[in-house]
Amino acid sequence: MLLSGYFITIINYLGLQYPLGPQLDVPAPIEGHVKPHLEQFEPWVPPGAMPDPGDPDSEPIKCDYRAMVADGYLPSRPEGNHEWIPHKDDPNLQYNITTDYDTRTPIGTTREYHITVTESDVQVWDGRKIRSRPLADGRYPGPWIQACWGDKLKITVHNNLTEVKNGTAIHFHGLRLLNSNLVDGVPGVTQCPVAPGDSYTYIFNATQYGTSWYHSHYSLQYSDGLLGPLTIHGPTSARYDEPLYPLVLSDHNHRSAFQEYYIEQFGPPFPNQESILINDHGSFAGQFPDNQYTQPVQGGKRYSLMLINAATDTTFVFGIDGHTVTVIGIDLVAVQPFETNHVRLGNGQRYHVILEAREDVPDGSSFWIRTYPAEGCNGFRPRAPDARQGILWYSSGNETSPPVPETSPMNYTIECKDMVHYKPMVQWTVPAIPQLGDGSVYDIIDTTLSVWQWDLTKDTNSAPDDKVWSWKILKDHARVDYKKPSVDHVDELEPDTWDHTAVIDSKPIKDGEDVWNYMLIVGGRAEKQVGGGIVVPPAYHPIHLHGHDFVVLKNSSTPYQGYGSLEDLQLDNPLRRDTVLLPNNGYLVIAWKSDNPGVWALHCHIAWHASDGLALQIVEGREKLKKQLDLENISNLSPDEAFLAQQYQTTCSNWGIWQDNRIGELNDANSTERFQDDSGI
Ligand SMILES: [Cu+2]
Repeated sequence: MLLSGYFITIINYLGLQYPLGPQLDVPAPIEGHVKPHLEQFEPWVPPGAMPDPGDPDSEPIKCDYRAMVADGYLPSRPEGNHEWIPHKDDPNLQYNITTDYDTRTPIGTTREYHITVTESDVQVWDGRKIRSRPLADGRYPGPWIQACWGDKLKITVHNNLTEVKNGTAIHFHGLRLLNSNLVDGVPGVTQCPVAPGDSYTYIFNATQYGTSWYHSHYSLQYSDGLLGPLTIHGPTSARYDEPLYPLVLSDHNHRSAFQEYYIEQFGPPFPNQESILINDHGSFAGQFPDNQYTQPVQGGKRYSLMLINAATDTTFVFGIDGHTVTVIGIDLVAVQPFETNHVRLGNGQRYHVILEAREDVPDGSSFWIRTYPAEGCNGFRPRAPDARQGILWYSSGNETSPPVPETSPMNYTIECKDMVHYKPMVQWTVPAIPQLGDGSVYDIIDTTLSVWQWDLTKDTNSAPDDKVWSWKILKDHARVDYKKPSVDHVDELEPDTWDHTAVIDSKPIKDGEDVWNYMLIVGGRAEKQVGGGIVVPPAYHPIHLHGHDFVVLKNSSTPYQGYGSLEDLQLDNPLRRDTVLLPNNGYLVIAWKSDNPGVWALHCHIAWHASDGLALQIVEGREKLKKQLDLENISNLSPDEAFLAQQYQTTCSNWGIWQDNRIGELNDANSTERFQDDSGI
């Protein structure tokens, strides 16, 4: 049975603080004030909430901040889009679009979701039938997880995969997961995979708000469809009237990514994607025009629209003929509104936009929604499919389907590059990169991408001796051990001492002080190739960091030229997000604060590349992380932390048994299949 509904339980009674995450800084109530009545503050539907169209039983969620009334907050549905929770006395204490959400989080409710991972029945996404995909609740995209800023989420994932013998683990992309590394969902890094028949509950506070998605981080599993939209409702930098269901953009292949991966490993040729999907719609080779995505709108209304690139191997350029959109959020960062006629999304990136439906077009008009695979950074070879995979339809309500649009694209290019002209609403100022010694060396983590041949580990008896392609960002490619995740042996996890984990140390966390890590990521340079590595072929890489938003101090498409290239950094309110597109032959300078204990992955979000080893792990706040797993001193942990520490152990013991059995099965069958033929993430 699929547990697709959600259950809301209120456990935050008045005054109870979260056991995880930041404490709210509020003054004691002032004597003599009339206390507001709790009944005045019924939970309210946030402006962006709507039922999940894939779940007929779902209703819009309601935000519930009644736990904050005792502290002088007046939580009711906000009047303006900038507002969220007013305070009765002190405007400085209110929560709104300018609140520094890194340091202050409202207290919402606890929201529970259950996701059952099953093999699907027959699915028809682009017109052609596929089956046996690992999907959340058996559907694609998976159930829409929605919450309000400050809510505690408890998401239980049940692994019911029986036919496809696989573990699973779900990652909540871009969420900071403050002090909650054990719910980052990266097998071999923050947890053992969830064995078939087992479950795992992810508990964390939503300290940010905006648009994101969740997906499996178990090898290539998300490429097969195990993903869904995730929205944290909060204030916005511009007004809208109504929400639309998010658009999950993807590339699609009728064969499983686990089959296609052999092509990637032994290429060229490299794997081909076959169709463009908008949610579960597309038209393979133009043969299924009735299967395109249709978005009805009414003239004059302003719609909130969330765009998510969930692709395996494709950067998209999104545009709607005859329309501009106003961008208000980039990844999980609210930005000052700006108008554009197209949006560029690398894998893993999201854009929250406002679409204003025109008043000057007659009812029944239709316009193409275009999702161009960007030039030079997509998985379609030799050429990309038709970009016209969606229709914006000014529906009069009298017709059952839209007319075929006869519109032309707006004026933009489809070149592969990041969007770099935006300003976060909550402004950060970043100190310049410190210089070391005589000032000739910068204090920066210096990395370069390179391509190597990799001797695959022989983890089953009959596995052949294979050499395959691999990517590195440090001196070794990443390869995690599912039975021994990194969080459980941080003392051994020194840079350069632990085989194949590709590890770096974060600067130490200092309470009350901003400590910045700077990182240079170079897309390839000949003089750095050592010991058999080859000059990197031209490629773009969407680089994603877990557990942090990072700032992009420089995003350059010209080759790196040594330390002179580290000048002209954007330090004043720089670009900020969780996934950035490294330009072909260019370089990135990013920075993030040490403030979140854990082992956090940084990796390319092209699924093939992550499997090929293009990942590293950042070890941050070792001592604090060790305490989160210390069952001998469990009384020092909050109830949620204690639950997670115990769950960690039981998940690993269940997984260990399952993995040994599975390898035994492969050996008994003299299978030439490996158990783990990639990085694992
Ligand atoms: Cu890549």
